[in-house]
Amino acid sequence: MSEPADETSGNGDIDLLQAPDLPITADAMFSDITHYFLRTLGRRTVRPREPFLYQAVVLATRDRLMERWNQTRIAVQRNNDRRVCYLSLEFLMGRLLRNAMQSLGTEDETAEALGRLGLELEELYEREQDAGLGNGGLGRLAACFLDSCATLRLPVVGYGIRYHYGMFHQRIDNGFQVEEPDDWLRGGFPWEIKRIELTQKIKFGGHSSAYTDADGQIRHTWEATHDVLAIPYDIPVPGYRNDFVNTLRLWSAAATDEFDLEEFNAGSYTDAVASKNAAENITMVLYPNAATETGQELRLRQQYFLASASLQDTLRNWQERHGDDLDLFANRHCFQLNDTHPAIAVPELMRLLMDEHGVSWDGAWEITRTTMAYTNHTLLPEALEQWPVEMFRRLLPRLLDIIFEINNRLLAEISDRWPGDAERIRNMTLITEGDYPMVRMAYLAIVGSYSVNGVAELHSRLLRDGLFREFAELWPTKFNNKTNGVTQRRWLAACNPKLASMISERIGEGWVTDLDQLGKLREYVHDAEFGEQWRKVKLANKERLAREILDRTGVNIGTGMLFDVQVKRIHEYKRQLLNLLHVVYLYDRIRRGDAEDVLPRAVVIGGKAAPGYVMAKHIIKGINSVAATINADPLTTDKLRLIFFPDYNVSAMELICPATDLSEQISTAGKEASGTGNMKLMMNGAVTIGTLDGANVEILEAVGEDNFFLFGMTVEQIQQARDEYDPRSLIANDEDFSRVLALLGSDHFESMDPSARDAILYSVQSPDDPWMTAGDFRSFVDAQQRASNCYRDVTRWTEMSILNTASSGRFSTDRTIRDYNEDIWRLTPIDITSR
Ligand code: 26V
Repeated sequence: MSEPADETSGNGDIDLLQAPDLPITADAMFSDITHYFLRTLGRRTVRPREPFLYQAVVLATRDRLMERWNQTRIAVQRNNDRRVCYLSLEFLMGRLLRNAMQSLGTEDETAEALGRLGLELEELYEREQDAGLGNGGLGRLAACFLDSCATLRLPVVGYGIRYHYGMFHQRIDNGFQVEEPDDWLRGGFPWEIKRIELTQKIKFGGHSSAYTDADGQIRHTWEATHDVLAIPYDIPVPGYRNDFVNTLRLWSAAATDEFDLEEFNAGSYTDAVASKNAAENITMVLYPNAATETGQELRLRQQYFLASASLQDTLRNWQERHGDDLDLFANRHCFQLNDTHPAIAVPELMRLLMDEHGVSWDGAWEITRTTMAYTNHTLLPEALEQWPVEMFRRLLPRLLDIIFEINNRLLAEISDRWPGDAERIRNMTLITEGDYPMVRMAYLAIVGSYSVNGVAELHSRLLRDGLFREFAELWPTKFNNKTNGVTQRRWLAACNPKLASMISERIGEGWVTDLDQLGKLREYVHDAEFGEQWRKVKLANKERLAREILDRTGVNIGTGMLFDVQVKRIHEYKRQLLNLLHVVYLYDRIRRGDAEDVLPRAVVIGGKAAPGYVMAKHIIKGINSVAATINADPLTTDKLRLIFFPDYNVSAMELICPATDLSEQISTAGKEASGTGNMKLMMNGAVTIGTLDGANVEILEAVGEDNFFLFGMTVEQIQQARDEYDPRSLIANDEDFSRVLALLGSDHFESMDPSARDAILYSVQSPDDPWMTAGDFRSFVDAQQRASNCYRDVTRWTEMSILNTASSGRFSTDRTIRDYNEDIWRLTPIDITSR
């Protein structure tokens, strides 16, 4: 008996899923690749850098994923147990081809097939553009999660938005950041399958009204809306060598027919068609994290569009399998909210259940608050989302009704528990008071969820005891921690093949799916031959990065230098400025002839500034201006280089992390929720210089104080010092520091922009500097000196480097996902027995 081909085919359908597996041999790959190149893509001649051969290889690879993808879908349907929907406005996937072939195990065969055409597989990988549908850590975490879920055979669907333009490309022009659109779909995206048959309709605008139904129940409708279609595109997410393939489903907006013909009925067909733009704008562009979360209407539309489409899709799928009976729906679903961005799913699920499925308020609330789970990713108050009530009323009137009702019941519960405590009510209300009331999305997410987690131990503690303290008093068991991770398949096995194979030679390949096994490397810490090999691999990776840097910037860095790397979004709290102050300090010492114990260093800083974040752009200009002078100064050439690495993204990190010696994780304590770059760099043998912030705390604990350069104030010290913080006296009492600021204030750095200089000097010297950069300067410089001294002792440094890799086992997303699954999701791994 044959199983239905997928969730949408019913009785009487003809199931074509009977073909035997496609062979994975060099001959078969060669024949499929040439077939697609000649007959599907219509090309004849293989030219350097043309994109079509890459596409042909994707199609041949995708065919082999497709069989496994279908089988997985069948197995998940048959299993009929719980599944998780991971709702995220960002999935920063990067390139997909290497990952797909690594998962399938087709790299050798494909390389051989391409060899017959005189082509290198590595060169072909480079032709793929990054799928840059995210800003930074939060989006990349979602991508690493998908990889681990598939590898652990957990039924998790990623739901996101198919932005037409992803993260902008960064060009550096005269030291300034210039943004260029990322038209990543231009050449076609061969990984996606459009599933037009699963299109959903999303409502906006209009008004809500109440009526009494035939049973005398009060019901609500939402009418006179402007509807937009949500069309899903599926991308396969393969697990590592386990024949399991999950789905990333990205929604794209399109106009409805009614939209064209009724709304713009001025009699002009062409105007009507042109008006389609308004609908399609919803998924046009990814929002960069702006300096402040201003109420951008289009952003709220994106959030609702994602939440509504994904929930409707889930309910549709349930109905196809179970009809109208929703009794078991809650038992079988969890919606994990990646930050507050999709938190509007809370009132939207209420609306769908009550208005579309006839469930009572109590029934709908029970389902909602037992299926939603919320992950917080930041403590920064300016990053906490609030939406104007007025905007909600205009855009989503029915949802605002529901939010008000949720709030009424919340406030009643608080009053019951703490009678007369008006301040508590004011602190906890979902709707802020005043002339311009706002909806607090984090509070809405907390109230509507059964789990609230932070992303590192310190961060989760600060949520419980600080930002969300009163909610933790009300519902103490909701709050928990899930320390972030990264997938070692991309962040070690794929990006650092030389290190990966030397590790596997010693301890076997088990670490690829069980990262704790890296602990076995401890045995080789004092093995001279192993150490020698370890250094050779690092050197080769540094050469590769140095070539890329020369290519991108025209600056040549010596591979004998210590590679000191800070790559992440440009933000004041991450303190790229502190890094810059240290570079100027080294430069000053070399110039004044006090350079004996200054170690040759190449300082590499990379990252994008949100286009509207003026201070972050000043920091980029400041770095580039200092770099221009230093790199041109013959006095310092052999000792110091400063590089701003342009257009930092996922693929850039794949080159950077294997080549890094020293990893800069220097945020103001209490500000970086976790960090994940810290983990990628550690895994590749970089030693961290860092504050006690985010996951640094756990990295330090794992690797030990002797193998980590710790500096700076703790969270408690920051809180205490805040009131008497006096940077001017810190500077005046520190001669080196005074010289650094004097040099920055002079016109020595010729290309420095006056407003960038003023902003930088002001920020460091201001008693109100929230990041307290000056407060950590001396401690940072001292830690850097310890790092330099240590690097000179080649054997000692190698030991530290090996120990960092060996201690990184805990920072695999496989561990993170197991933690989510044990405490929050409770999924059973799927058995693919039919294969
Ligand atoms: C947004 C904004 C917007 C307004 C002001 C400044 C600002 C700063 C940060 C953000 C992003 C918030 C969400 C986010 O991306 N958090 C990152 O999540 C990572 C994954 O959990 C974590 O490793 C990073 O520490 C955290 O910053």
